[in-house]
Amino acid sequence: MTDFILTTFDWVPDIPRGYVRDLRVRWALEESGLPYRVESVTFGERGEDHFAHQPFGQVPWLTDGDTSIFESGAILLYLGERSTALMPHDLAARNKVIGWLFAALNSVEMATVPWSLFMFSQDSEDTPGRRMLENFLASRLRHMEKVLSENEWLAESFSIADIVMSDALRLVDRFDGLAQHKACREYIARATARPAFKKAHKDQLAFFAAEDARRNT
Ligand SMILES: N[C@@H](CCC(=O)N[C@@H](CS)C(=O)NCC(=O)O)C(=O)O
Repeated sequence: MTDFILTTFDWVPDIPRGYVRDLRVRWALEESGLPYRVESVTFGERGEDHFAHQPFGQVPWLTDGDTSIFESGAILLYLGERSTALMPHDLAARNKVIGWLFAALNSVEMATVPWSLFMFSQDSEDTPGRRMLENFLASRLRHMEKVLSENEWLAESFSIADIVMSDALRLVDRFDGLAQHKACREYIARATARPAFKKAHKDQLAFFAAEDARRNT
C-alpha cells in the first residue's frame, strides 16, 4: 500500500496553529494507522497546481495515488471507508456516522465558524445580525449539550463524526463560548485526550515550528 499524502501549508501565523484543518486529517490517519506522509504548499503565493487540488486555494487535501480529495469532511469520509476504526461497515451504524458528520459540518460548524470570525476580529458591536448569529449558535449548542450529556460519542463508537464535531466545538471553547455547556466541554476533553489527537496536534505545531526555524536561520 502506498502512503496517503496529506498536503497542508508550509507555514501559518500563530493564531490558527493547532486549528488548521489538516489536524482533522492527521487525527483520522493516526486513529486508523493508515500510512501517510505530509507535504506542503506555500501559504503565500498560491499557484495553479494548488488550485487544481483545492479550488479555493485552501488546505488540506489528500492524495491517494491518482486520486485527490479536498474538503476535510470529504477526506474523512474517504478515510472512513478504509478503516473501521473511523467508521463501521454495518449499514445502520455507518449511516449514523455519516448523518452526524454532515450535522457537524452543516448544522454546527455553519454557526461556529462565523461566530468565531467575530471573536477573532474582536467585533462585539451589538447589531441585529450579531444577535441573530449568537442565537443561532446558542440553539445549536443547546441541542448538542443534550446529545452529548446522553452519549459518549455521536454514533456507537468514536468515529470521523466525532473528529469533526469536537474540532468544530473546540473553536468555540477557545473563545470561552462553552462556559454554560458542560457536556460539550467534557466531550472535547474526551476527544482530545485520545493519543491520536495528541499526536496530530503535536505534529501540526512541530511542522509549522520547523518552518519558523528554517526561516530564522
Ligand atoms: N471547508 C474547508 C475549509 C478549509 C479551510 O478553511 N482551510 C483554511 C485552513 S484551516 C485555509 O486554507 N485558509 C486559507 C484561506 O482561506 O486562504 C475544509 O474543511 O477543508
